[in-house]
Amino acid sequence: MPANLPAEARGKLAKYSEAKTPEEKIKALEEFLSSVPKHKGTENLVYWARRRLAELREEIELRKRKKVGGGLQLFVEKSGSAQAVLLGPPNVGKSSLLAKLTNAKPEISPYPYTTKLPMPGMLSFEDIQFQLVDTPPLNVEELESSLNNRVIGLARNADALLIVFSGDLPDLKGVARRTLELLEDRGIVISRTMGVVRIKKSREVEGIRVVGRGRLVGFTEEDLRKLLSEYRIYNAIVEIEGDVTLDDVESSIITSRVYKPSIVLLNKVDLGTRGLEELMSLLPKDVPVIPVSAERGDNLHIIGRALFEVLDVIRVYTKNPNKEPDPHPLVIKRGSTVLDVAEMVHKKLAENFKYARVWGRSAKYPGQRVGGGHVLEDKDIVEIHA
Ligand SMILES: Nc1nc2c(ncn2[C@@H]2O[C@H](COP(=O)(O)OP(=O)(O)O)[C@@H](O)[C@H]2O)c(=O)[nH]1
Ligand SMILES: [Mg+2]
Repeated sequence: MPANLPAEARGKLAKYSEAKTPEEKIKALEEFLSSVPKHKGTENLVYWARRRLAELREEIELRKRKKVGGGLQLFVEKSGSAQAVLLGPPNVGKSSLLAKLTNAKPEISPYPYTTKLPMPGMLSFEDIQFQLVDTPPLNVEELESSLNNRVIGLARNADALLIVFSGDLPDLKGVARRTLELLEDRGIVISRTMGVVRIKKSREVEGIRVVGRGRLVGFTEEDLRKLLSEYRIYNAIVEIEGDVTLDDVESSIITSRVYKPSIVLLNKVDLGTRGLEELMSLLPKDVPVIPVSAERGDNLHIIGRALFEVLDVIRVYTKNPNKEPDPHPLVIKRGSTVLDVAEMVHKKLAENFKYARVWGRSAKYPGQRVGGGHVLEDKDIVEIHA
């Protein structure tokens, strides 16, 4: 997204990001569109604003319909350790994969656009379960379709994405490229290497604080402060991941990009593995590509593990003194500490924390006594003393 916006247009965008209701947002965007000069440099921004307007109008429309009763099911309530959405163009076998991987029984047919509503099912991985959600197809020919908006909504709400293509697509590379562009365009980032910026406005911080594991590319914190002040943001935590440019910061002020851990599945490899290499060359290095066949079963058994890995989580089993560990693990972000676990179990437990004993990979010896800052590993057993 371009910089070099006139102050007036920036002010309107600031108004948009401050707006609370869809109605207020629509008003701010309309004003923005009438104040922004239209040229090459603002093209993407104008495109984004028009689309956002359409989404907001649809949101209002849907809400009205819901009120009269005939509500469309838009979101699927999460269950299990994480929710992963199956998405992709028509007829690649998304519903077939859901049927093979889970207990769900979606409708499968050789005709495109058979799937009209999201459908969940549970996938077991060792001692945990992931919820998979089948979705209507993405239309990569008509990016603005309202069905696309719905699928994107589901994706933004999910914890991870399973992006499905199939070797029998006539123009696999083109379709894959447009799918990735569609996601990126709608603020969904599928790779950790792409810059992600989250700006949390907060009165509790003094000025602008930069946190996270990312890197500022081609600008300083002073430049950042200056840009944010032009959007009337003076107190905020700016969280960055990956390589971040000043343009990334500017687009995140208005479009809020999110990182979704993703796996690409190339389905129907029973018909041949054509396209696998092309697909891999198109994708960022940290996005795994798995050739699968819903029909023949190839590689279906490794999807659970792959999801577990891209989600970057670990399992921790809590136990009480002199008791067996809880058979149901807590699933938490990799890098979490004993105190994070205490907090998840109960706020009081964290407040009154004294020490813990740990068994497993992170312990030097079974039952090691550790403090709250001790970093846990997958399958550790933790006994918290408070
Ligand atoms: N040969 C082959 N056909 C498949 C495979 N998976 C799905 N199909 C077929 O592809 C068509 C579309 O499948 P469906 O699951 O409805 O695709 P969706 O539109 O992506 O949900 C159906 O005729 C399926 O039988 C596969 O692994 N191999
Ligand atoms: Mg389907």
